[in-house]
Amino acid sequence: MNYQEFKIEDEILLDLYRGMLKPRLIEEKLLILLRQGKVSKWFSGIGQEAISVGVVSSLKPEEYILPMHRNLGVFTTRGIPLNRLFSQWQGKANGFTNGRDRSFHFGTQEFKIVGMISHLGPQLGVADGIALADVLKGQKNVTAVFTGEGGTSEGDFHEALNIAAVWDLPVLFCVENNGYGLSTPAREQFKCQNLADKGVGYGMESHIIDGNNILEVYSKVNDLCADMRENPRPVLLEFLTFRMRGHEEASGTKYVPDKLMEQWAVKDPISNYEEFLLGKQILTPEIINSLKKDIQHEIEGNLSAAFGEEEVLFNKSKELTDVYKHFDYKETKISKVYKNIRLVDAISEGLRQSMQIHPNLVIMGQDIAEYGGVFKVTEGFVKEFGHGRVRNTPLCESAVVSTAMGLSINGMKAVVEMQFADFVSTGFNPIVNYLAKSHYRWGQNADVVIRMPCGAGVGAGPFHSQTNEAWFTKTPGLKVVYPAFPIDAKGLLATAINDPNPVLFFEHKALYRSLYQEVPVDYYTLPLGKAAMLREGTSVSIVTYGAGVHWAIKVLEDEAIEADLIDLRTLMPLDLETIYTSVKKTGKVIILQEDTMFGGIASDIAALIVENCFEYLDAPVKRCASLDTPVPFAKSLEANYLPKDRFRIMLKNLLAY
Ligand SMILES: Cc1ncc(C[n+]2csc(CCOP(=O)(O)OP(=O)(O)O)c2C)c(N)n1
Repeated sequence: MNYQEFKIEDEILLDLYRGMLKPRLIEEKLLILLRQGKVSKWFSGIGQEAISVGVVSSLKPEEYILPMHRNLGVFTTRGIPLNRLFSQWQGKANGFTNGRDRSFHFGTQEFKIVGMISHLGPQLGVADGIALADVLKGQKNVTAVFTGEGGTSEGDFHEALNIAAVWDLPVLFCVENNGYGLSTPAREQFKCQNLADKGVGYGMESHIIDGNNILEVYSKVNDLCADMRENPRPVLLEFLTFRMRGHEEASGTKYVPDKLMEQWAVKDPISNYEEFLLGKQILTPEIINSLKKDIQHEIEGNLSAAFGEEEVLFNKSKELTDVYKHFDYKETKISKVYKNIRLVDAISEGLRQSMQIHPNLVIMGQDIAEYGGVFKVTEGFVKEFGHGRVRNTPLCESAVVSTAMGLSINGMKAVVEMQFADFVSTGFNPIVNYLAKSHYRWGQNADVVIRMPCGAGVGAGPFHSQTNEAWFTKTPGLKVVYPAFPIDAKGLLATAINDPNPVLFFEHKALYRSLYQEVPVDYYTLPLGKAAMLREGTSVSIVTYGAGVHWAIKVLEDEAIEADLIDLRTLMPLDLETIYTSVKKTGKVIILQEDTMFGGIASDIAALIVENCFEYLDAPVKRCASLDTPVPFAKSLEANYLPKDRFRIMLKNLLAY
């Protein structure tokens, strides 16, 4: 291995050696503990230490790094106290997740580390967001993110590299090509000769680096980082290395030819480097022994501290509370000056005023800049707030949502406009797995609002008409808002943006331009989790939201029925108190939703009513919803798909029950 060509001070040479030795010795100890059944699953990074240690050593402590499951060296080189790492692996409170997540699935703002989620790919886009925040704040930082060669096959890899390239973000994409992704050899993973070649496709600089040569890793990455801080741009690095142990310890390496193992064993990053340092007399056998002893001593002490720690105790209220970051809702005065505007105008106005109030708020979406978005909600925003904060994105929902998460990690707020709510499906993974779970897992909130132009009745067919709120009300960690009126939309959007938690904000397209209301001109907020009682009566309770509210009003007016009409306004949190109070008063309830029936929120509300108000009921709880089919295109099909007409009949039947 060639170490001679790199001119590096002796002190750093020694630091790099020490840096690699520590994760190696920890792993050697862990292998023993694993066999004794004292630690759970383990993904070994033995043989790959030079990459973690070399990359972290090239970064400033305030620069974020997003490691993977084999990057123990990232955590140790950043100086995380070992007892906390060990506690984390044992699911104890001194770890980083209160026992809620395992191994390296955590982040820490203190050490500027953002750990992976199991899905691998999303963190690549998160790195984009962190880097974007630095660029917008004028901070000359690099963000480094890791993936394996297997992970490069995920769409997130493509999307994240593409965004970083188009936006000139200083992200160091570090691919550890270690030959196998679980049991799949690299030749079955990608077809190009080198992964670094993919950089060309993104217009991105890329390099191949010998990942087992610590000096090559350190000096190349160090030079690149220095340059990227001054000339922000993404760089793709392919580190050639090898996975010397099984994917995880229990699975073994039977599928790896012995010859390959032998070839790579002689390239071990630590023993080769040790020999070089011995030759240079920077190391002596005595120094090596003493270094090892010190580290082993540190490991033993910290292990016994972690083993001595109590198991985490279950506390139901804490578990439930920690799903969300605490948010102190602040009432604002509502001005007396009103203007008659449409739903779409109210949303636009709410968004514009939030942009004025929060200088750290960034909006992202397809065609939202000069074009103003397909529904023109952001028309004129670029002129007022500039391209930095009003960003046209490439066509890639997943990495854009991940980017929003990254912005939040680095102290900003984000609003993402889905062009149509239907397209959220291609950004689904980071929403339900990253944004929703982060606060519960490691206390990191996702200060992100995702705007969802949704709904049918506009003849737009199966892919531009869905109302898919149930995909999200199901997932703990998300809030779901679904206004039916301009006043509510403006005030609730302002609150959703103030709220540090991830919020899905549904906007009904059919109401955008058909619905007018007198709306306060100035900025104001409305609380989440509070339904509106729009009509009052004693005969029946109607629980609904979105377009359903307007269908119900029409029927009540046509038929001169006096009923409690509850507009939920937010689905998560859900105002159960208002529902229960009304049902206890009327004894009859029908829940109306535009969504298809099975698995929709109406089903849960119905179940809750039965469980909590059974003694008060004078009739079966009724649900009225769209047919369980995709949303059809032709007028007559769509009209009968929707529950509008069925609702009238069902309501009358219920009243007659
Ligand atoms: C989306 C997703 N699909 C599948 C898996 C299961 N899985 C975990 S790691 C892994 C292989 C990853 O290979 P690579 O990215 O090369 O990293 P390495 O483990 O080799 O370091 C697979 C298939 C997963 N975690 N996430």
